Amino acid sequence: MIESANYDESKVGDYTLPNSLKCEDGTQVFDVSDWVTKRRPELLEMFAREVYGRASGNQIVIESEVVSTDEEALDGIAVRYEIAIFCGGKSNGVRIDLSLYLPKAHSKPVPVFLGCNFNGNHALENSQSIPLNTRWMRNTADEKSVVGNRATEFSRGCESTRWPLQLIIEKGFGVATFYYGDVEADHPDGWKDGIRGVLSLNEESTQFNGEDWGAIAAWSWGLCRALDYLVANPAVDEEKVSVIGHSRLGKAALWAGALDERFAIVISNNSGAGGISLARRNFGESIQSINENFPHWFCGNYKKYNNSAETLPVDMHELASLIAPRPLYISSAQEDLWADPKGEFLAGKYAEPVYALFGKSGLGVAEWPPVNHPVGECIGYHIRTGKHDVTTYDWQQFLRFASRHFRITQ
Ligand code: GTR
Repeated sequence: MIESANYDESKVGDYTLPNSLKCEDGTQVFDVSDWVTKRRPELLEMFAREVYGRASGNQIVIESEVVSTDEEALDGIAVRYEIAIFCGGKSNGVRIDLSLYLPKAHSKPVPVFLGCNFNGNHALENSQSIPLNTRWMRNTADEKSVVGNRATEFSRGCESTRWPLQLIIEKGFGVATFYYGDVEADHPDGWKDGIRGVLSLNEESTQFNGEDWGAIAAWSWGLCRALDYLVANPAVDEEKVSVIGHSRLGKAALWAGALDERFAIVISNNSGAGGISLARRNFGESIQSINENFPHWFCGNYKKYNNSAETLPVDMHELASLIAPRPLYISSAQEDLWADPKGEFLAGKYAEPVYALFGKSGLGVAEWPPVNHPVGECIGYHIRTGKHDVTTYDWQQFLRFASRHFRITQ
């Protein structure tokens, strides 16, 4: 039985986090070299083995093709490209449909935010020129946008408030996005038609081993394939691609950013449990409840910790540390208690010693800041008023943070 979630700070209790700077053999990490050559690989391995699962090592052919170009997107301020990324062949593989928006007026390669969306590329703006995504989708609460697990015409633009495209373009950034279900549908059998099916398994009856990848790792894998495309596109500044994700897609963005150091900045929005919030804090969503509600998200081994977060060999401050020395932004929402906003902040806080190895300062504050007071140097953080969502306020902070780190003057 899943115990009901605790929302009382006084009942969080004591916990001891694993020491990020102590290797498994007991040796201490003193400098960047110890971190890079020993501790970082060790932590990556533990996160793969015990939390997200290891992506299949099978190699497949990845091909991409620009399907269409709209030179007058967003009332003429952007060019939008629809790109098909074929993973494992055009007929038997997985096809990721990437939408790429670039500012129309740009004299040099553009910094880009890459993130998965929840409802298809057509959900970002109300434009008939974007094909309606026809893949399996979670039904929406409005009972109109997604019906019978398929998107309807009504869903055009339904995710637009989460992607303030005009604002992002006007600040000189591009946006690249794809529907996460292109990689794998978000349900326990989704792998059968997704990349995990294509890459790791031959028969439907094949079981996953404890350390085989779950759906979150599959979505992260998709983000890395989209990044492959972006870094090869001369219009994109390959050194300035930031990965962003909200909620379950924030978990995927973090794991992609941890694995793939080509991501220049990692942004976790309300990623919560199994994302950036500390697993050992007894607050909001627990390991047990996430594993029972979403058995396909994490690897089999993660279920060992359903009732014993304290035995997990890692915690999420170490996921944050895996991003170092690259800038990391963590955003929380005041009403999003399920995601444990304070636990999200603390993961950033306890990642500071690793940033310090690189001579980088982290959050720049000792205490959890009040709402709507963004803080941070190399680790940015805010908690805003409101609920679990991505808002224009969030994006304003991401844009400021990325502009500062990329030295873009607004
Ligand atoms: C919730 C889940 C969270 C978060 C969220 C979302 O139901 O418990 O961990 O991922 O879904 O993705 O919106």
